[in-house]
Formats: sequence, C-alpha cells, structure tokens
Amino acid sequence: MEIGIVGKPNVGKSTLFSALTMVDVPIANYPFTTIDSHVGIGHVRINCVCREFGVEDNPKNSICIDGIRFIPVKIIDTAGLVPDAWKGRGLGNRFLNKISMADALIHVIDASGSTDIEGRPVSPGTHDPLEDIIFLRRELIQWVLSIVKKHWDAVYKSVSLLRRDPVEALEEKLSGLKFSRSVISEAYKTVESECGHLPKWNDECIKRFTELLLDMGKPMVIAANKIDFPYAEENIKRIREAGYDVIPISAVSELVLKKLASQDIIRYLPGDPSFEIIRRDALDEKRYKALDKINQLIFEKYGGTGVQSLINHVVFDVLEYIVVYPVRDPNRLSDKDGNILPDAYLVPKGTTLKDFAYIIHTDVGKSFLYGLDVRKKLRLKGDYVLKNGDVVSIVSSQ
Ligand SMILES: Nc1nc2c(ncn2[C@@H]2O[C@H](COP(=O)(O)OP(=O)(O)OP(=O)(O)O)[C@@H](O)[C@H]2O)c(=O)[nH]1
Ligand SMILES: [Mg+2]
Repeated sequence: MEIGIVGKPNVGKSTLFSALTMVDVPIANYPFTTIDSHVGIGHVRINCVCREFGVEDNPKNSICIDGIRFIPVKIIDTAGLVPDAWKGRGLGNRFLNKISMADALIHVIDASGSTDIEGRPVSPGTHDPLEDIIFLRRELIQWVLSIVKKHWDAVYKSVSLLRRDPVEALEEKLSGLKFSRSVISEAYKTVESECGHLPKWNDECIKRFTELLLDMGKPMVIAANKIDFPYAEENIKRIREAGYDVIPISAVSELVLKKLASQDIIRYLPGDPSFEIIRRDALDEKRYKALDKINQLIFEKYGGTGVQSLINHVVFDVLEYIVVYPVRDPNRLSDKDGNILPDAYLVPKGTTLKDFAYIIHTDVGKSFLYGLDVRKKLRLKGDYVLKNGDVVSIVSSQ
C-alpha cells in the first residue's frame, strides 16, 4: 500500500513526510523546496494483540513498544503543484506520475491561510485554503483526463471495431494509473447508465468517467496543517462544513517531538495524547518554551498533533484495511525461528484466508490446505473472510 502526499508548494508536505518517516528531507519557507519526489516508510499505530495473549513479542516486519504495534506503510512526498501544473506550469506534471502508484492521497493544506495559491508566504488569514482544495482536485482531474484522452482513440477502436469488452480495454490502456479493475468497472457502469455504450461517449461523459475514477481510485483526505497558527481553527470549521474529510495537524510539532523522543529528552510515542519531559537539563530556554507552546496550542486544544490520526484514518477508515497476524506455531504464537507474533500484515477488508496465504508467499498460497483461528482454536477454510485482529496459522502441504 502506498500513500501519496500532495498539495501546493510551501504548505508542509515535506515536514509531514519527514514527521511520518523520520527521513531527512529539505524543508523551507519558500515554494518548490522539494524538486523531486521522496519515498519513505511511515507507520500506522494499533494496540497489539500481545497484551491480550499476555506474551512478550519479537516483531520482525513491524515494531511493538509497550503493547503498541507500529506497522509500516509506504509514503511518497511530492513537489508542490500550482494551478495549471498539468500543462507543465511550476515543476509540471512529471512527479504526478509518481502518485499514480498511490492507493490514497493526503492533500496537505495550509489551514492558517498564510501562503497564497502559489505557496508564497502571506500573513495568516489572507488566503482561503478552500480555494486550494478546489484547485488541486481540478489539477488532478485534468492530469488523469489528459492520460485518458491520450488513449481514447485506441480504446474507442478496440471497443467499436474489435468488439472488445470496454472495461478490459480501459483497464489495459490505463494500467499505468494503477486503478483496480473494480474501480474501472464501477466507474464505467455508472457512466454507461448515463451516456450509453462507450463508443457513444462525448467529452462530458469521458470527464465524468475520469472524476469517478479519481474519487474512487485515489480517495483523498485533507490534512489541515499549521494548526498552531491563527485563523486555522475557523478555516477548518468552514472546510468541514463544506463537506470535506479533514484532519487538523501540526506537522512541525510532530517532527520536533519525534526528534526529541529519539534523543530520550521527552517521552512520546507517535499518536500519544500527551508528552513528558524527562531531561529538562537537555533543553535550552528556547526549546523549552517551544514545547510549552506545542502543549498549549496543539495538545490542550486538539488532543495531539494529528499526524498519527491522519495516517490511521487513511489506512483504516478510508482504505478500510485490517490487521492480521500470521503465526506458524499456534501454541507458541511464533514463526519457525521462535519469534513471537513476528508479523502484522495490513490487508484490505474482504481478504480471504487463501488470498492471505498468497499475500504471505505464492508458495504458501499454492500449497494451502487450511488455517487455524489461534484465538478460538478453530479450523478455518480458504474462503474464511479475515477479521481485524485475527491471529491465524496457515497449514500448507510444504
Ligand atoms: N506554523 C507551522 N509551520 C509549519 C508546519 N509544518 C510545516 N511548517 C512550515 O512550512 C514551511 C514549508 O514546509 P515544507 O515542508 O518545506 O513544505 P512543502 O509543502 O514540502 O513545500 P514545497 O516542497 O516547496 O512544495 C516550512 O517553513 C515549515 O517549517 C506547522 O505545523 N506549523
Ligand atoms: Mg517539499
């Protein structure tokens, strides 16, 4: 699973990326600091099943700290988009291709309105971030539309002359955008019911198809950044009222806290509702005051920096993934080397046990016999639909 971070320049995309992944990337208060995309690993946070089972675990593909499991998710940072980027303005659309791999998008906005439409600094409250939401969607639609149109002649011919299935033809030509077959099929059916068979579609129908593809295939959450600045609260309220899915965040606060926690100066786990200073002597007055400000402006008002809630929201609520723990030994909850609860997998809701066997390894899938629900000590068949938090053992003929 991949999550792309998008938005106009200078809103805090790279700060959020860095806070999520702890990868050092250039951050500065001017547009186009990022000129290429970056890829890193962030984590979703969940309560680990180790506590329920009363075991000390040795995670391999994830991390467990005090009963809290952090499971990796791929994050992509991108360069800022300005109006008409799809036509090549600003840094153009070359990086847009990077987000074609993304399963969902986080649109970072400057909720305080302290950057204009092109990302230049202005006084807080001057710019309306709602405009950014509208323009970004338009840019993305134009970008996908330009790709759909590029292939339209070929799709049209194969459907009208060669009598190919339209969904198949669309899937083949649009494969670079990584829309799933079910998304293409659903978007196609909707437009077919309005416009008729594909060869009859006019520009309006093609645009409508593109919008549906984007909305279903690259769902977007708005990350309302810079909540520590004035005007952010009012703007967020307005954006919510306009019907958008918004999570208030302060990317820079999360980055500061994570850095201090990594030096053992504070105690803070991403997503915690508070932090605690453990080495006051290691903080000069300026940093101590900055922490106090973070506490007052962010934690007391919003209950946290919002960065962890954001990534959890995207993965669990929007993409509807669940967590499954595979173990080889159902009694010891271990893998073949004795590691307890070694892996936690993120899989889409609806995944069956047999699909899961293939996700673990093609060979496990091919030689799948049956599975065990470790909690209930029940045998499971291949068509069992996995539930969030399931601990399963897969028995294969290998
Ligand atoms: N007040 C405040 N400033 C922030 C926050 N997060 C980031 N910033 C600042 O916003 C400015 C831009 O941050 P970047 O992360 O470089 O923004 P970007 O969106 O990646 O910018 P480009 O790469 O130019 O598109 C920097 O000065 C950051 O310190 C925040 O939570 N609050
Ligand atoms: Mg950047």
